Amino acid sequence: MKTNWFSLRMRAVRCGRHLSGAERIDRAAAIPGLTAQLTERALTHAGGMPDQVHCTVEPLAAAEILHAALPGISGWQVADWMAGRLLAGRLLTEAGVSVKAAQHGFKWLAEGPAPDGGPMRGAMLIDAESGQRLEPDRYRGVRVSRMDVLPETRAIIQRALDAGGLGHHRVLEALVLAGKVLSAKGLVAELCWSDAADYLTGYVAAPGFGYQRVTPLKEAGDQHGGRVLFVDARNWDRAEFITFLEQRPVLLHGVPEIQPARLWRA
Ligand code: WAQ
Ligand code: MG
Repeated sequence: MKTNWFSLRMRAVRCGRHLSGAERIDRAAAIPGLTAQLTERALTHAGGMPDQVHCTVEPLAAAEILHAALPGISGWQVADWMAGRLLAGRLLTEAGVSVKAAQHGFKWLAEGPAPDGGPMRGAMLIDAESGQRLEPDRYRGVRVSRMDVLPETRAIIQRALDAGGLGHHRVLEALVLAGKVLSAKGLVAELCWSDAADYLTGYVAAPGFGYQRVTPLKEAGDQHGGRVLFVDARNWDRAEFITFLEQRPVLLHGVPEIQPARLWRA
């Protein structure tokens, strides 16, 4: 039987600014219910009533969907955000990022990565060797999109995360994004922390060691955050890399292994 897959993407805008967004990949029968669910989420967002909610539904050809495994989760508790950045820097170099490139990543994330010091909608691309910025649009960055967990595994994955104390919706969303990013050709490592002032956990993800959470990776009250994708720019096709991250539908499967968080001292 031919399965009809769809990409559903919701984004809500308030006063001309991005308020919330979410996306799913699922079969036809699930799309109306999910559209209602994501619309509800936009209408009840803590940031206020949106001026507009956009839901986009697009059919996908089953053959274009890439299947990849969700990365395993491990975590580190550190004394403060400075120790967190030191540890994240070590993880990045372990993954193959040069010290210089890692430092550039931290600096741009801490200062606000867009040219005006504001947040970006998407991710920076940084050459893992030279530390140069490589994304074509430094305001927008690269938006990773069209990814989800295999729908029939969502509930069991969420239960596993809940049991591990990782039930916050940001964890699964970031894990899914990292899962897609790690399957991109030329990706060396990802570094991320939120721009939300009260969400202090960030992560480093790499193909060799999965998704490693670091708490804290920023200071409480700090509104700067973002994502860096470190790439091996030798024999790398930038357009292909960006098209993959923005366009290619990816379904992540498997229930991730969750290692309990360990203490790390500098
Ligand atoms: N593609 C590329 N970059 C994105 C995307 C996307 N789809 N969504 C967000 N970003 C960038 C953008 O610059 C945001 O400002 C920044 O990432 C942070 O986004 O294990 O919540 O949604 O506890 O605030 C990580 C830790 C949480 C989760 C990350 O990011 C955990 C988070 P946020
Ligand atoms: Mg945010």
